[in-house]
Amino acid sequence: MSTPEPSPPRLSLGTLSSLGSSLRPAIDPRAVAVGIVHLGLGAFHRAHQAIFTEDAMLATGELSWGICGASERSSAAVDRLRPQDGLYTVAARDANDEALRVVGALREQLFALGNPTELRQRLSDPTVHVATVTVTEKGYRHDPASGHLNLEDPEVAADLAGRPPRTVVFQLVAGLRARFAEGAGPIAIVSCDNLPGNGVLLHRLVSEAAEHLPPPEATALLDWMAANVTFPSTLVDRIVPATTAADVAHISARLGLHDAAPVVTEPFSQWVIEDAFRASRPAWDTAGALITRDVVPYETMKLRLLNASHSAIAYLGGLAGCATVAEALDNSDLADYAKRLMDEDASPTLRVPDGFDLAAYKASILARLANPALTHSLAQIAADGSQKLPVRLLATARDALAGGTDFRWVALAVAGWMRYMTVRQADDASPIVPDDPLAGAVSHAAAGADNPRSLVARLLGIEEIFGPDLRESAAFSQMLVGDVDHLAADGALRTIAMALHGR
Ligand code: CS2
Repeated sequence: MSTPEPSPPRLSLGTLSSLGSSLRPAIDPRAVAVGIVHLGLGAFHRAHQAIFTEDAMLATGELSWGICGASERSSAAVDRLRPQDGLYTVAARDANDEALRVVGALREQLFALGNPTELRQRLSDPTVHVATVTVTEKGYRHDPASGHLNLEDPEVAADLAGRPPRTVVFQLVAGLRARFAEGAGPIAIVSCDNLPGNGVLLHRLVSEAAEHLPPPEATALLDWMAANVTFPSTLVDRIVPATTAADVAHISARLGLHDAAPVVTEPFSQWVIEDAFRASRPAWDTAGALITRDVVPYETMKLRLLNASHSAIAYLGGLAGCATVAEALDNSDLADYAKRLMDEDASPTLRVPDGFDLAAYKASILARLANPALTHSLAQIAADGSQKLPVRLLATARDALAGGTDFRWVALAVAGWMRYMTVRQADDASPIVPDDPLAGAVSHAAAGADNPRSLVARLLGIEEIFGPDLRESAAFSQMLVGDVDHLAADGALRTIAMALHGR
């Protein structure tokens, strides 16, 4: 009988010393105190803000910026990270290299839904000066078209009724109330999600939630917030696909320690942060972040170029049967399509900061998307399109319609989304199963549409996504009808080829 291979010991503070010095955290995790609360303990945060924060601690020697990370949707990340003392590996990969580093900045982990009191206490701790947020677009529970808190959302309604908060906006309100009551001083709440003016949006939603408190308390809290709480907007950029079991096995083998929570990413990383802090903050600029007065142009460029291409490729590539971004971009028509979407439709709508090299930026985006070392699933990007479309694609369409510029490629992406969301209604053998908070509303709207024209009209009628205006544009609707028709009749690749080459 063969004896099973002994599994490698678990990554933890106790086993760190077995790693070579180039792999170990740049700072001594034991010496780090918590100064940041993070909401949304997903892979993206761990590959992005946690690294900037650790590097800033290293550059300045100020070890008071450790992170208390709260997971929001499930306790899975906490369950994996706690046994390893919050340590995890970041693997930055491209075609030539895979660089590993173990990160030590994440000093505490808690499951927000299971521990609302601990979360509130951490948010009202005088040693905490920053709360960062990555909860994805739908975590804001707002109406994407109007930008207001969605009071019809049952989770929002339940939080309003006064249970221990389960939505991020109300968790923040609870933390701010406690902070105000305890005189714990100013704090910055830093949204790091892919939403334009993310700080302005989060400020509005938190204020709207606070307004529902009994009147004297609401007024006092809002006055205190005006003097003590800022909501800087930020642009965040790093491609971080979901970690796979193969990644866990590969990285653990390279470390010689079992890491149940590694993160795989690309070498590139960017953070542009609005200079709006009343509280102290880590010197993120020493770690390569750009602190600037106006983040909006950077956010808009990234959303309308990188994220728009991502979503367009997710729907059109997904319909064509591709599984990953790199696989889709290996098809020269899909790659050309993404380039033309950026050049012809998105670029004319952008305000480009002085001295910024837009052509180089777009070229770098295409190269990053094609990174063959990443297994970035199109289904992951396609998820939650109802929340992503308005900021990535429809904003460009609106500006193009108003300014008389082109929207041919944007329309094809939106038609791709329409087909993607409804293909199973037309063909129950299709492997595409949409994952979207508005999937029910979309299928309901699509049911009974018996031709492309009525399908497009019904879907454009969903105001949470398309607002009241886009259905009024005959030119936009007509283009969508033609594209939806072609996609159904000829498939995505033929439709794209015909659009690109006229054959
Ligand atoms: C992607 C983003 O999943 C998605 O929708 O478009 O997560 C994208 O990878 C990041 O924004 C890159 O910074």
